[in-house]
Amino acid sequence: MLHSSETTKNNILFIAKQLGFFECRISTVKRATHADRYLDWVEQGCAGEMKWLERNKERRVHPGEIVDGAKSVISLAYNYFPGNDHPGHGYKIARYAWNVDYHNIIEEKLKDLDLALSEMGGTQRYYVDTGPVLERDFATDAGLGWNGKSTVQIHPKIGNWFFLCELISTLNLEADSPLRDHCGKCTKCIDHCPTDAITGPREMDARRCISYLTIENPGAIPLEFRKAIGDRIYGCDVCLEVCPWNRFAKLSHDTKLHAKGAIFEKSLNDFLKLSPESFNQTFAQSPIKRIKHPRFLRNACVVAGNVGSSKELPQLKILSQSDDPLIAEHAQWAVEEIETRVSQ
Ligand code: B12
Ligand code: SF4
Ligand code: SF4
Repeated sequence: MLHSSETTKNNILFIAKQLGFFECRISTVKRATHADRYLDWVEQGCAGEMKWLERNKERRVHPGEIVDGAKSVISLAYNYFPGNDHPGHGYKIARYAWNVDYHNIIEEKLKDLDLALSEMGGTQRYYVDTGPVLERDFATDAGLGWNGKSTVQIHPKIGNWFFLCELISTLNLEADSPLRDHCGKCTKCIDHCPTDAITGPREMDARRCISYLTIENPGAIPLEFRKAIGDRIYGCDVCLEVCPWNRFAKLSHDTKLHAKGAIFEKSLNDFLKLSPESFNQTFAQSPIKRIKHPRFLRNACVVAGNVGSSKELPQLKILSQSDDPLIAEHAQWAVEEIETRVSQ
């Protein structure tokens, strides 16, 4: 039986809006529509070193495995768009990481929504990003947006600069209808991806994606991708930036997600000089802290090798003597790239 349907649903939508979510849509608990695509994707090794995507496969494809008696998935969108103009000098950071870690911001809001749903008689689990849920599949089913050819979920009113999260609830709520796919003949995201990571419409080889290479990948960045990384020190926004639906993007109301001055006042050379302590201090509340100092220096070396000048050479030469082989090798690579460039 549907839970005193319309009033309950309207109340949930109202609370979600009050909490600052841009969109809230509902789908029915079932095996994920594209579960087999995900299972094949993992089987083919597309997840690379993200071994956590290979665990809990049965839970990930079915929210009913997470909450006993679950009936509804409530998918939510949180707009993070911090503007088009990139701050900083000589490097780029993916927009989602320009300031405070969104996991912390959104979890607080989900906790409040969970409380409200509990008072309506529901039992919930909620997740943002890190839970065993195919978030985009359920958002697509709920008609929150559609999955673009980039695999990124697009909302017709704000484009693709938003996070997804969801509550899996025992409340039996009326499901919303899916939207039509509005990518049409466009292939901009596929054409512009610097590393050809989007191997076909809605197909991605994470091992080639700059977001994976600079964030999730724990080891050396393969030589074949270093040049294509260009000036991207953390994550990549190319397939989002080129999407025509972003002409509708609206600045996020949440200033905790707008660019943080204390990060962007730093130059590439400043980043290369960060000690472990100053790294932790600079990125204290940022998602960048998660990759830790050595991986960040690794990335900074690649960017310096691509766009740096003789100004970065002294610090790179110091780093090339590092006890950490990951840093030493990337710094040495950068030294050689810059020296070849300046001698030409
Ligand atoms: C692993 C992961 C990555 C990996 C792999 C990306 C990928 N495309 O799979 C890497 C590290 C590369 C990555 C990069 C980024 N990520 Co990420 N990532 C995830 C994570 C944790 C799991 C995704 C996953 O399960 N991948 C496996 C594949 C098979 O699943 P999928 O891409 O979701 O595909 C399913 C859907 O597309 C579904 N589907 C839905 N609708 C339709 C329609 C059709 C027709 C078809 C065929 C399929 C289909 O079928 C697939 C199988 O179920 C999710 C959070 C989560 N728990 O879902 C965030 C998430 C997808 N990432 C997010 C973001 C913001 C990013 C970046 C933009 C960050 C950046 N700027 O650097 C980039 C974008 C790169 C890109 N083009 O996808 C957001 C996306 C929000 C949105 N609006 O879509 C998420 C949802 C996190 C969040 N909670 O907000 N990410
Ligand atoms: S985030 Fe960058 S590298 Fe990854 S798929 Fe998009 S454009 Fe390609
Ligand atoms: S760039 Fe074009 S093909 Fe890619 S997601 Fe946007 S509309 Fe779809």
